[in-house]
Amino acid sequence: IALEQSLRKALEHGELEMYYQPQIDAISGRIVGAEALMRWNHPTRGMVSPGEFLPFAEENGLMLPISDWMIGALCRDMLKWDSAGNGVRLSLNLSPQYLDRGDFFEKMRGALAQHAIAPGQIEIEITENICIRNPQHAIEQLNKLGQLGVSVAIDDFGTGYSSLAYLHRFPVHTIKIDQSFVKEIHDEHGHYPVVLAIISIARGLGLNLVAEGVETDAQARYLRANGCLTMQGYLYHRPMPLERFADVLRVQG
Ligand code: G
Ligand code: G
Ligand code: MN
Ligand code: NA
Repeated sequence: IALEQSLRKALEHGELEMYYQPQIDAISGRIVGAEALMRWNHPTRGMVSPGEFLPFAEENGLMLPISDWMIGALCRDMLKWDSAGNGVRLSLNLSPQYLDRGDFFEKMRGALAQHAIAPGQIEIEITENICIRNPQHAIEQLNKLGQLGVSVAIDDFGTGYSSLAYLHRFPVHTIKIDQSFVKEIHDEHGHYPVVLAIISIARGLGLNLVAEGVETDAQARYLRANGCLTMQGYLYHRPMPLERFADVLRVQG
């Protein structure tokens, strides 16, 4: 209850912030996108990870106002780095609760229009589990987003409960290899069949592929050698505040 009070206050007092983690093209070494990750800059506890406060927000009706805030914050941030002349695509995590909401699509479209953000610059990340709750509604919402030009990524791919069927039912553009699979790669000359299977699914279906949690050269080399060319992880960059991210983009030119 105390945490709920302070999370409400955090929202009102501007203690929530967006961090950005670059995604790198393995061939050119250039930043081609970024994942937006929320942080709570807590007055006494320091930076609190969303893993600690979002489950709580879900249970206490705070997910919707937090998500509304996030979408507005992202649009404003994008205008700042766009002026650096970059067309990097931003991916954002959306909770199933937010997607279930009746006016979700209108909210997204409204925010993009208000800030003149091209929908093609946005990718939303959803987990496979989204199918469990209200698949029909989710499919409708995602199809409308797709028609608008927003792309959809399946986050934590391979760890969820649903089958491959949703890849046909949703307008999916990207799959993200979950970091648990990337972590198993210890030897660049080794054999990691789950990773290979995911790469092969992406290739077969013509989907973009992003590897998450890439921490070592061996992981990067193995992924690249097997055809996964977009990398996200501490090997390249940690999630960083907007100003740093804008600097990194400016340096890249
Ligand atoms: O950055 P970190 O590893 O602490 O993020 C933990 C989890 O929180 C990740 O699984 C990520 O998908 C989720 N997350 C981060 N930012 C957001 C956000 O803005 N909205 C939602 N719904 N989830 C987020
Ligand atoms: O669930 P989701 O994939 O959205 O969460 C991404 C999370 O992974 C973020 O919290 C981010 O901080 C974290 N992350 C990103 N890169 C790395 C990495 O290289 N190693 C580890 N351990 N975590 C990472
Ligand atoms: Mn994610
Ligand atoms: Na993930």
